[in-house]
Amino acid sequence: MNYRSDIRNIAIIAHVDHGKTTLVDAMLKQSKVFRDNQKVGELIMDQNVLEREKGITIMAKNTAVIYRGVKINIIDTPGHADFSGEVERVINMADGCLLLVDSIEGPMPQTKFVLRQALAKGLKPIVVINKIDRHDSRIAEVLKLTEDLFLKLATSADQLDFPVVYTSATEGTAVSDPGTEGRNITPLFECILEEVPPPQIESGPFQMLVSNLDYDSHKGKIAIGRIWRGKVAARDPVVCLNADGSLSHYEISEVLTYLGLKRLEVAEAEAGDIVAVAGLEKVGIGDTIASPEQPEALPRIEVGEPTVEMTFGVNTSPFGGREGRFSTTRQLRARLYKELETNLSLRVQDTDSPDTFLVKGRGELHLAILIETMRREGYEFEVSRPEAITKIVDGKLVEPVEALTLDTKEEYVGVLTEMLSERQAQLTDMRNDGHDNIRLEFHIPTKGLIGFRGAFLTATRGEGIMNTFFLGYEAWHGDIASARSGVLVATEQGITVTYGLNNAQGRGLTFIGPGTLVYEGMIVGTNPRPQDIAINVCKEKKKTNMRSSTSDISIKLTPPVQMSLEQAIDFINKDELVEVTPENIRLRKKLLTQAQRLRDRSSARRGIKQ
Ligand SMILES: Nc1nc2c(ncn2[C@@H]2O[C@H](COP(=O)(O)OP(=O)(O)OP(=O)(O)O)[C@@H](O)[C@H]2O)c(=O)[nH]1
Ligand SMILES: [Mg+2]
Repeated sequence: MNYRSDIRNIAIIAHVDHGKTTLVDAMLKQSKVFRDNQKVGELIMDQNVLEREKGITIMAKNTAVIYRGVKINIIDTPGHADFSGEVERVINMADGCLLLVDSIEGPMPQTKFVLRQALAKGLKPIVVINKIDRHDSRIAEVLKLTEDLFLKLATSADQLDFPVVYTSATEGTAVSDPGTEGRNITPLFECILEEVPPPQIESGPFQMLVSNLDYDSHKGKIAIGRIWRGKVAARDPVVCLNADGSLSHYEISEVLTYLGLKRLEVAEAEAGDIVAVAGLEKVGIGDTIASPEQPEALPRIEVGEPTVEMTFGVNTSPFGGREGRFSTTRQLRARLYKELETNLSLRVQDTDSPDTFLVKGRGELHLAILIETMRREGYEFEVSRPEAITKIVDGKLVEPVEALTLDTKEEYVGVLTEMLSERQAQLTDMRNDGHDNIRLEFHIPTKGLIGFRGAFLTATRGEGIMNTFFLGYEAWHGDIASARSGVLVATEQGITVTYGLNNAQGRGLTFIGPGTLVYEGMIVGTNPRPQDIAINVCKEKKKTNMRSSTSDISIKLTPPVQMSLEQAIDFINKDELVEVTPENIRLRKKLLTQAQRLRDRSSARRGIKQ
């Protein structure tokens, strides 16, 4: 076996927000991959619009820097548990990983998940304790907790012997001794060169595993992955070994390698490197591209199962087709199935209804990002409430369960444990830092988490942080009664007026202001009672001989509660839908008229299925 001493391949893994992308910034900036006057800002790798808006990484991405003549291929990964599939997708490309741990938070559920993945794949870990510039950092304690985590997860003794680097990603500094002052990121680069094994290479005919896809208007589809064997050059004939076992023949049109944010065309690339190749029209993630001389498939990439499902349907509201560029069944279906090419942990299924598709993902956020992306592309559709995916195993009904971690203040413990026990959660751990900050850990069925995020943020006045982590399947814990109160439902189509909305505000909170187009069956607010209330928000004050408009002006409405897409999905019940268009997010009853809803309720009571 040979090695390539001129390359290192590393993945950066951690819990959400521990500073992975910021650390990549520091490495890129010090490597001078930008022009001196180039304004690159922060979180350089988070280029997707939603990544920038939300400040989180959604997709794993490649970059590379050159340090002392060695190319370090870097893979930045997302830390949010809903995007775990991305970590699983790319981790195969690396020989080592930087496991970042926030020096205040310490190891979190996702730290454990990603470390387990990395150790199982045999990656050499480097522990990076980050954010050491923070005055509240507790470096020694966090290191101890990290060591404990390794003790739990290591599969061999040598995995326990990991190097540690201490960094401030924002300041671009790294040190090997936390007592010393950092000057630059060099100690991290040195540690990578020293500790991460150079890629082993096999000589022989070309073979690469596709870990990502990209599109270019000129080059077409681009397959990204690591070369495991041999070399590749433009105009080489290759075969693609597809998921169904079939072979397709192509000619490589271009070979590119990474440097900074760019991909550079190269004459040829060799085993050990991470490359992008163009010229394969039909290639999928997980496929092997190989020389026709020895077309052998590498093991396909395995990603975890989805845990949450919801339906995506053609918009059936009275405003359907008005606001989106793409609104037909055919367009919706094509878009959803296309998503499967790159979104590996997503599943899409046709249903009995030709206008509705069942979409399964790793969590509510995973699905919400897809919905938001599609809405911005011009799609309009309706989605149902997310549900945990149950299965039958050995003749028994099982459901997904998760570990829930809440970081909050002591004063909220009572209300949170009460809310969660209704959702079938069990408290498994409670730790207090002595300063009124508390961490609670629960074991909870996934179904109990649906709709919880909003309730949690309201209960803690936005002061809490919540994290979830998929544990596995357990026997069905039984039904949970809906904890949500009733809603205010519009009784007719029209434009809302102050008078009508004021009446509605007498019964609860409203979601819309005056001058908004509504339809019968649209949800316009909430009320504190369990039942829904039908209300005419378009109702004008009765005209009398007196001038009525002045009395209308004197009405002061409370500003409406504006829900984000994620909040809307979290909020709705089983008999409701969210209507998503490029312009609006509306909530509605599935059955739009009150008569239909009453009939449905009475037949449900009689046990008749319609
Ligand atoms: N004080 C301080 N803040 C940091 C440091 N590193 C990162 N941050 C901040 O932590 C936040 C999260 O940083 P990111 O780099 O987006 O974290 P991430 O791990 O890439 O997050 P995801 O990709 O969403 O999992 C940002 O506000 C950063 O500015 C650090 O060394 N010190
Ligand atoms: Mg990131």
